[in-house]
Amino acid sequence: MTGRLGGDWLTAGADTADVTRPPVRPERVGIVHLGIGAFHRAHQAVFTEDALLATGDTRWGILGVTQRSATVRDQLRPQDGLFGVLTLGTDESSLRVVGSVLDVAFPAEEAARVLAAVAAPDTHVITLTVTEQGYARTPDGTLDVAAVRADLDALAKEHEGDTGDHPAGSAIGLLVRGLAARHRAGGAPITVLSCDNLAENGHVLERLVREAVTAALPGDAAAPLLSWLDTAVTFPASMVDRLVPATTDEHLADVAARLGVRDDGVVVAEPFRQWVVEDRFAGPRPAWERAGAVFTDDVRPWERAKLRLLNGTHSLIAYAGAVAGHTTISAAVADPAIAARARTYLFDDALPTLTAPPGLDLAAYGEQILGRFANPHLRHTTEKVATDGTQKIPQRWGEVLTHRLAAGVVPEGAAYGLAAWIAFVLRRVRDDAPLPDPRADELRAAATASGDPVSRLLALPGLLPAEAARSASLTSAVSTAVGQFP
Ligand code: CS2
Repeated sequence: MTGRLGGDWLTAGADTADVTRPPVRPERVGIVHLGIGAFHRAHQAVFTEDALLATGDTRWGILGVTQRSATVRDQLRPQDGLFGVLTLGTDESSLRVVGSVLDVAFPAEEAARVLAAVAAPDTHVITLTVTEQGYARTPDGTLDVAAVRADLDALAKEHEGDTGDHPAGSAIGLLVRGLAARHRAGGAPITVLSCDNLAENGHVLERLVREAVTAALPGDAAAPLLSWLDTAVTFPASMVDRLVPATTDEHLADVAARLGVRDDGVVVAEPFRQWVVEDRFAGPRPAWERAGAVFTDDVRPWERAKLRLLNGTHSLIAYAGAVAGHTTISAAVADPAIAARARTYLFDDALPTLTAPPGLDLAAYGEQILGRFANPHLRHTTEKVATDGTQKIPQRWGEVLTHRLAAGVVPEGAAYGLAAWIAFVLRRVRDDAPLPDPRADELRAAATASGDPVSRLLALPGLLPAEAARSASLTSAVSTAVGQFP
């Protein structure tokens, strides 16, 4: 295969039955997005392009920021920001080239460029998909100051007028430095929109930003920035949803055959996509509602339903599936033993803890979720969903446990999910295999100390709500279920 996707390819051809291409691209950057992984490209980048196609408003190009490595920058920059979204439904597939990303920056090497983009008058929205782990929180939920120290030190220097290009070490630190740069540049209002799977993601982010400012600058110096955050910056919450597995060599080859050129940035996704956004913007924004996003005053019922029903069930299937030797979520959910437990968790444990968002039938939503997981073409791996358990479990299962235990019920499905996670951890430790979790050292210690590893893992600080960690009936249900794993 010769040639690579890029501007030349775009102008040289037209849509075919197999591939659609963007008829128009944004003219300038209006959004800085932190965490340009596959999810963002298959989700917000598509909504943003659809809004452009519906309105003709070319102000909303995206500058993507990649955090941990330069890979996405090196994939997309030579392609003029273009990438394919390969949509794989149960019965159909399609390929679309998306043009809403104008460039990608890697702030370990070009932090100053990102700060300038956040400060620029044309930029009105900063969005984030940095994963649960990217929020740099301690187990008690406060900012992990040590994890963002380098950025806080850089912020203090920038505050004193230092214009050196200090590399960024963390997403939260970079965000705070960007906001401070905007404040210094005149302080035009801006919206910071979290698109991560955290309950009340907007409020959590706002609190962390304020903690970072206070930790970086001495009392008096922090005050003007904090009061600007109060008056000129909003942090709406949002719920995002699309299943986006990792791109494989097979996908790359399929897409190259369809495009006639190589596309190193292609992402794969299911047909479904959803975005519910709290309508609390400090300034202008893209007309994402014209692309199917829903704007509401209260995202919480949507967030809770998605975290507890979709993500909670996803985690259960991933751990149980990985332990049973299933590589993909679709294979795991086709296993009758796992499917039965997933249904117990979803319908008996999680669903009764929810108030339905307006117009949503929770039972139908639950069935739709199981149908989406069953899509055999996605090949979403159990390994991928099983990563970072200590960061995900509190968001997904914590409130379900609290509600059901308060109602006097031991949630058998959630207990099975916890048992599957513990079985997964114990096996990885026993086999000396990779344990993909930022708290892997603590997990290994809990798994190998003498005594009962189940209670020790359940008692890990910050994992479960206190009443669940203390519940003898829950611990006993989890221990019994752990014993039933092969
Ligand atoms: C998944 C999510 O990896 C995971 O933990 O549960 O990434 C899930 O695929 C998305 O939230 C779907 O919107």
